[in-house]
Amino acid sequence: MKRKGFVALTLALSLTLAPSLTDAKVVESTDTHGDSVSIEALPKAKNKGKEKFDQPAQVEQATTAEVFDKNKNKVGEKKFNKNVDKKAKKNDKKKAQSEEGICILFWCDNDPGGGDDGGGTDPGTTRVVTVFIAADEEYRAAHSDWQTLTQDIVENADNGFQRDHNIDFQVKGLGEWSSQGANASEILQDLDRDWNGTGDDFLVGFTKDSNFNAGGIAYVYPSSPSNSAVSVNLDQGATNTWHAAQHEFSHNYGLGHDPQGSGIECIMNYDYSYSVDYWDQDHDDEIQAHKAWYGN
Ligand SMILES: [Ca+2]
Ligand SMILES: [Ca+2]
Ligand SMILES: [Ca+2]
Ligand SMILES: [Zn+2]
Repeated sequence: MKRKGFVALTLALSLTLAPSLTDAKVVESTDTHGDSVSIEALPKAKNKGKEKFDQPAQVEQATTAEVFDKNKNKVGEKKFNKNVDKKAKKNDKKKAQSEEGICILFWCDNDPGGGDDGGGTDPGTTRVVTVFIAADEEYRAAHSDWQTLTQDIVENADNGFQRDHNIDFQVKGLGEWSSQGANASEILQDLDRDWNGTGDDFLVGFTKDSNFNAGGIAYVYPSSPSNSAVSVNLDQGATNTWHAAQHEFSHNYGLGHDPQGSGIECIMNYDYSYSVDYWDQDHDDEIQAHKAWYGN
């Protein structure tokens, strides 16, 4: 099936199957830099999920993020230490996966029956992408540890990208954002206006604004955007929020949705967005095809 037709079908189904989410409709728009984009909103999670992380996130490479106040003055730096031995991690995965199926080198197929589990793609060469985090006033008021918490969320969201696509997200900036808007779309556009232009590959917002009527929202780009790719995630606790962040980063890579009710297990299917951390084969292929949009 051609991707274009597939996406159109997906959107139509999303509309009919998710009538309760007023923001589920696709809004064709132009971002503040003139790129034509569509906006996709993810429903809120049905289950509460874990509020806090049990253990530190896997940080693939040590980074130092610059910290900015809401006037964009640099007020400090925050260091994040590497805590993953890549070799050990891959061995762990190999060990874990080998109990369920076949694993060759760094890619695995734990469903030898031919199912679409997203494990059959060669992750290819390493790509490092940079992330600027902006936390809004409501989020910061709720989380005095917002700098660590949001970085942990991004570092959990990138584990699937690292494992299946060899893409490492590294947090390079943290900013205080004052979110405005009557709904999730407007709040996304507000972040784009306020904080885009740092030169990072991704600009991700974290919000607890009561007007944000989605679990997450992102621009879906048809090609590499001229500025940072933008998304915003609602504070839904540690676990749900990192799932939403992985879903929204995937939209930034141009991915659409899988039809709800199709049984296709993919983080881009609303039925699985908060429970899996992998993509179906078509979406894996699409990420590989668009991998060069971001980073080095
Ligand atoms: Ca990580
Ligand atoms: Ca990372
Ligand atoms: Ca606000
Ligand atoms: Zn979505």
